Amino acid sequence: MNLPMLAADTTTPKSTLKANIIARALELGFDLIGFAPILGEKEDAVLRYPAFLKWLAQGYHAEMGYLAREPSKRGNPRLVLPQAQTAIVVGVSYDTLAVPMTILTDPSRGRIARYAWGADYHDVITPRLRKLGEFVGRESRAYVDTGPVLERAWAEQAGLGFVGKNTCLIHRTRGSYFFLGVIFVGEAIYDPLPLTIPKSQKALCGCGGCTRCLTSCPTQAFVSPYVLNANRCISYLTIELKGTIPHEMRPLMGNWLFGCDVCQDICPYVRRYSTPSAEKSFYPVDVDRAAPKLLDILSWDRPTFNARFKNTPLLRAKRRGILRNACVAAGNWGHPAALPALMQLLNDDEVLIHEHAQWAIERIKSQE
Ligand code: B12
Repeated sequence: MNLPMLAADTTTPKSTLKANIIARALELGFDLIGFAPILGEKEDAVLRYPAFLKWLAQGYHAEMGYLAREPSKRGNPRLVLPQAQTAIVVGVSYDTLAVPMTILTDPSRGRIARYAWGADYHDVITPRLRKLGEFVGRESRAYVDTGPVLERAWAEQAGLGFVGKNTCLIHRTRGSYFFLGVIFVGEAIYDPLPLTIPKSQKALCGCGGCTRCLTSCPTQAFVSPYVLNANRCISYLTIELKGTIPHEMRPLMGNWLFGCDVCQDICPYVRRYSTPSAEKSFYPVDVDRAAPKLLDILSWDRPTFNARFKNTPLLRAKRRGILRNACVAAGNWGHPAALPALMQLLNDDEVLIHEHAQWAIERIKSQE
């Protein structure tokens, strides 16, 4: 059984309620749980809020305009739920360990990030999170990526782990292959904690002198430790960016088709503490689900694409996004075997796909 992450003092008056919530969370399939007080009346309830504002001001959120909308809500949950007193933060592992690296890095395949190998995590986690919220009793708000919440910052405050230099929430003995979810509740279910960041912020972080994630990023997306410029992140370029992928980024993207795992795969915490997830719906049905063959993808029409990726996060990028990415991966593969399928795509009804297919054709021909 997975043990909940809990730094709780079980002698406090809140301990029975807390213990019941933890037991229910385990029943619901959560691997980690923690509780953080919501104390500030202004935008200081989230300690990392100033870092978020700075990040926005630098434009590192790229075209994800929703992040800049009403930023104060991300700093103060009471603007969302006025009676909020506690943030309950949960984690669910997607560490599925299932597919050999030789397959994932085969340039004739398009590589999908691990978090998207199975079912869409929103569909899996949201109903469980709501059930946990109902269990706590009073009115609650539950979020998995779905609202104005700095989930990693709350996870850090709730003691689930530390924010690493790759900006991911890293649990000290389980790594970072976790989804996070946050429930704001009107109950005070925490032990009084000092609400300040230590003078040396590094004290919170377990990265020490390690910089592997920063130096391994194929697109050099980290401006500095803890700061990711989404404009350069392969995850952003393959999932969130709706239009044309900047030309200078394409050769750097290798065979990534959807998302990227490099800054986590390289992390010593992930390598050392990898533990298979108990959540079977996150496992890929076969290796082609984690790294489909590029020649297959390039020939998928809309119904085939929709059937293949039903109920998965890939639907978010739609066929046009996935084929755009597959063209870039095919260009990077550089093999003439991709030429017939790419030529065919020059007649596709999506202009976005033409342009990327053309780029790939030129890149392959220039290498011939
Ligand atoms: C927008 C977004 C993205 C963007 C931007 C990512 C980013 N780093 O900002 C893109 C599309 C690039 C992205 C990619 C990924 N994402 Co994403 N994403 C989000 C989302 C919706 C918002 C994140 C956000 O607010 N970013 C703004 C930045 C400033 O905030 P932050 O990432 O929390 O960064 C903190 C640190 O930088 C820290 N900090 C700043 N300065 C300092 C200094 C020190 C000393 C320290 C210790 C910390 C520190 O404070 C910041 C504020 O909290 C969240 C869900 C949510 N609502 O929170 C999911 C979320 C962060 N993503 C998630 C995942 C799984 C991914 C990917 C792994 C998917 C993939 N394989 O492709 C990658 C990872 C890339 C990476 N290294 O971040 C998970 C992360 C789980 C975890 N264990 O950390 C989340 C929480 C979704 C979820 N519900 O599970 N994502």
